Amino acid sequence: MRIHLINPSDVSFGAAVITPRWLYVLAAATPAAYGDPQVIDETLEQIDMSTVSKGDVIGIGIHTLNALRGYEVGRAARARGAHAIYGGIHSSLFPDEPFEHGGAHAVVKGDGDRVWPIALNDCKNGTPQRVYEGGKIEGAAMLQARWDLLPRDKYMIASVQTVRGCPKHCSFCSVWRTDGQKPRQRGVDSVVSEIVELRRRGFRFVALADDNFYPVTLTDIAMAERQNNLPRLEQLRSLRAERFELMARLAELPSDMVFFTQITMEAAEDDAFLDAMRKANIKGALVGVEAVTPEGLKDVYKGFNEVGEALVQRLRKFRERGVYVLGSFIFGLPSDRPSTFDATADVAERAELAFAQFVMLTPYPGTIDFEAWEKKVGIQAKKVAGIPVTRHWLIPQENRPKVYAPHPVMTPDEIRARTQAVWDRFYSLRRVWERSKCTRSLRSRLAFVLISKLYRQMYANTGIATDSARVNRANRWARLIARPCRRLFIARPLPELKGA
Ligand code: B12
Ligand code: SF4
Repeated sequence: MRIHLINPSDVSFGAAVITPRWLYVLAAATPAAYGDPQVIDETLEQIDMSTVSKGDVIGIGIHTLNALRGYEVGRAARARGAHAIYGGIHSSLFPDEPFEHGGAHAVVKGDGDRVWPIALNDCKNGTPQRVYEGGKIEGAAMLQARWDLLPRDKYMIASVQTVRGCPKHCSFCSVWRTDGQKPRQRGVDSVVSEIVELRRRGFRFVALADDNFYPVTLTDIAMAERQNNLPRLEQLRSLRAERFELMARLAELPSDMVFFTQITMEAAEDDAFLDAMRKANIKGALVGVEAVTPEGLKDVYKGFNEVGEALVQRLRKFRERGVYVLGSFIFGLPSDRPSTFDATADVAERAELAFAQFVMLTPYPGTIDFEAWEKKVGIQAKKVAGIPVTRHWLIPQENRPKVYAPHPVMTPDEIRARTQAVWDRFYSLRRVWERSKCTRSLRSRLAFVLISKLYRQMYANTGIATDSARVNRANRWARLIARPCRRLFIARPLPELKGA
């Protein structure tokens, strides 16, 4: 019985930006008795089904956008006599779907680290259960990834998770519901030991693939103090202390390492935290700005963000402390007006963001926005190829409509065209070259330009483009520059580097 782990994708580039972490975590959860699993990331190359035999187990991890390809892989594997087991956020949200569409034998809901060996054992005995509840395991139980199974020379950036869960509750995000609002921080030794191993292998860029790297804010602590809530205070302080301990350990790693993560804007108020980030070489952070107006922030339940000049100052603060920001903005909020687009682009420029993404409000399953939209559309939902748009991910890619929340004053086409224009403006060669001044050498400036362009092009596939010629052009372009880009990211391996 051979184990295969598949990260499905319709498009393959031969090289990829970030390692899909779940593949290597599940590989670590695979008992040695089964031998090393075959790990396939279809963003690199498609699976060769002839390698799957009767009695094998194929583990398929899906999020909403790659679910349909995952179902195709599962059906093909089942037809060859293998057991198909699904996991990942999408099958956790819709556990019946893989049975209906993907030839599933079983679905794992939640974290796979603990239940994966149980599911494998049941398959070996020919008695797989329908659903395995993986739950939300504590940070200490999260496994280190099997980086020894990583294919050589394929990825630019490795991914290491340090915390799961987020205490906020943004309306467009499913993370706080699926991963929970209680931050589950991994042990510092475990995180550092993975990073050391990755640097030994020549990775110097590491994404800290966290929902929110700053799960305890100064406001949270002040509130617990005001309420004299001692147990809460102790818990918050201990979580905060662990963050600092982790950053102190990262600071001891080779100085050529570059980390980046996702963080809420409140971190800008926390000088000690920003200093620790800089020392730890956490040089970049995705900050969810979402909206530049108070009405927009209210729309997404993100009242803790700033607006106007205070927003620009907060974002600049990261930059002043040596943390480059990838600002993430949402267009199509009910309160957005045609003027919002230029106003947002202005903020992105004035705040001196290094990178930015402008996404159109899309109701993702598991979110408050999705529930409201599904309820509103109801049984009247338009159908494409017999499938209601409320299950748009099941519609074949070529006919799949882009699904956006209805807007009171703008059509989806208007929002899309205006969003596209903001991308084009922010990523014009002149502006990218200007921004690249934030790096020191000519080589780094070129790397900055290439990465900016790659980011822009790759985004055209999952993001806003509906025109297939544009998508194909973007895919070809991304494929062409992915390999040379990779060379700018990797470093000389350091096999002698001392461990954690
Ligand atoms: C890092 C990250 C990225 C990175 C790296 C992606 C990569 N190559 O790995 C980048 C920035 C590129 C990215 C991009 C996007 N992302 Co993203 N990303 C994440 C993030 C923060 C962490 C993912 C991660 O590595 N987790 C660590 C691993 C170990 O955890 P895990 O994947 O959950 O796997 C565990 C379990 O789910 C389970 N499991 C998973 N698969 C399987 C399979 C089997 C067989 C079994 C048994 C178990 C199992 O076991 C694992 C171990 O416990 C998640 C948030 C999250 N909490 O998952 C969002 C998340 C996955 N992304 C999300 C989205 C929407 C996107 C984008 C579409 C954003 C955009 N608008 O462009 C793109 C899509 C990219 C693409 N085409 O794949 C959503 C997905 C929502 C959904 N319903 O599908 C999430 C959940 C965030 C959110 N706000 O809701 N992302
Ligand atoms: S968008 Fe970010 S801050 Fe909001 S709930 Fe999701 S992970 Fe947390």
